[in-house]
Amino acid sequence: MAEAIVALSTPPGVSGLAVVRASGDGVFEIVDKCFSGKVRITEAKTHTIHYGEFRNKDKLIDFVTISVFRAPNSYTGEDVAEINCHGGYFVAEAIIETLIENGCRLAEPGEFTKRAFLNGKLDLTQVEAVADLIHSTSQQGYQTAVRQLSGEFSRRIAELKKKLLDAASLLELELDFADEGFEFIDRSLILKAIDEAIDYCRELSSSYHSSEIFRSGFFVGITGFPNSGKSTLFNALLKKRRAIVSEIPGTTRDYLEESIFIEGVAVRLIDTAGLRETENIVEIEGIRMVESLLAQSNLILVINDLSLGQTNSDQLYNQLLERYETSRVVLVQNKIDLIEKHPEGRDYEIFISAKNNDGVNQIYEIIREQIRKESEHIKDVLVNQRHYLLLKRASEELGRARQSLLENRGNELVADDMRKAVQTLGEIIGETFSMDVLNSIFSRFCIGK
Ligand SMILES: Nc1nc2c(ncn2[C@@H]2O[C@H](COP(=O)(O)OP(=O)(O)OP(=O)(O)O)[C@@H](O)[C@H]2O)c(=O)[nH]1
Ligand SMILES: [Mg+2]
Repeated sequence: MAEAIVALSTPPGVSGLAVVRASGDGVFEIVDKCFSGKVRITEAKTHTIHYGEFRNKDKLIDFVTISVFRAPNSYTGEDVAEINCHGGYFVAEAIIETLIENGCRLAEPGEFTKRAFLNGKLDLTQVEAVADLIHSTSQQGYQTAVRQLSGEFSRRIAELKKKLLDAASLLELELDFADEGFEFIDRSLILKAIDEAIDYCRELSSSYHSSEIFRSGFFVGITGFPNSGKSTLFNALLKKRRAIVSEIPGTTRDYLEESIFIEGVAVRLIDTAGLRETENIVEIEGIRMVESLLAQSNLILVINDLSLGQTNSDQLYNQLLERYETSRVVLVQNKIDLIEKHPEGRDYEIFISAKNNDGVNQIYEIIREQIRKESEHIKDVLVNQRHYLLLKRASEELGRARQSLLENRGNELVADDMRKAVQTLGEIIGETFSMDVLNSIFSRFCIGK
């Protein structure tokens, strides 16, 4: 029994239309208690639209159209009524309240999609694609999510699983003839199936980092000693005055974040408080505060005040380079306008005058270049952390199977690890899942989806 649930599926507020969605057992009867049109919704054919009055007892609420989807041919796989009403703050609210008075309950975040999953309408990677689609901040992230929603990823995983299972069964079959000393399976075919799966898992898991960029944005952390011109550069990149700039060191206290779009990706610029130099550079005061900001940065710009010397921030640069291995770190020599003779450049530094907006384009170019590099890794999937961990596990299991096969350690051992990998791959598409995993996936959803 699926309880009838209802929620607003469009954003609340002023709009032309709003869509209220109701799903579950008895929704058509409930809707009929409030709706009068030419036909009763209970009698309406699936995939039809009906116009009429929506009322709460004798009070007219709105003129609406209702789309009817009968189980199992609906998003959730249950009976679904989608009520199109006028937008604004009151109409949809009143419709939802009326439906609740008549027997629906308010849906939890993601509950429609959860039911779609539990009813086998979508697999887990498709559910995740729905969340990514809703939240996508980039053109590429969106396009990949759509491909994932089409089931491309799941099909590929299913294909690999089948190959591995076939190979494992052959090995097991051979076991039955072990007594007679038969070895009739071509080992190279088994190896091929394992290697193909390993390659796929590795290739995909390596796109995790890039996927995050297309999912959450490309982070640029601006750091350096006080007064080096971080906020001036931040404003220059944003092309507006957002951060306060002054000659007083320590102007920026916490941090500021603003986004710009480059190559269809949300580039999230973060202006941080200046780091203070102490006796021991490792203990640079404040580095802990910006630590998490820099740790999530794809690009770290270390701003140096060139008028204080070209090597003034070298130690800081080297330290950050070592600490944030996965980020690209660039030394930005600022205030070139204060220098008479252009110094010789080293390959990891660029020269700019943030104040005069001179050379700032080089930074857009670096960002563009990084984004292009990252997008080469993206295939048909936006790999998330859950996929990443499972892909890693599967490739470890397959690695063990491969090893056992090469060392001739017996069919049982090889087949066992192959079957484990098959199960791990199955977890990716949600053939087996825990409630915890489901809950954490659906916590990303909003009510009404
Ligand atoms: N001549 C010159 N001055 C600059 C340049 N960039 C920044 N400044 C000046 O340097 C001073 C400090 O600039 P900010 O942008 O506030 O520096 P900050 O690094 O954000 O400083 P804190 O937030 O205090 O750490 C201001 O007086 C700016 O006008 C530049 O390219 N040339
Ligand atoms: Mg500042």
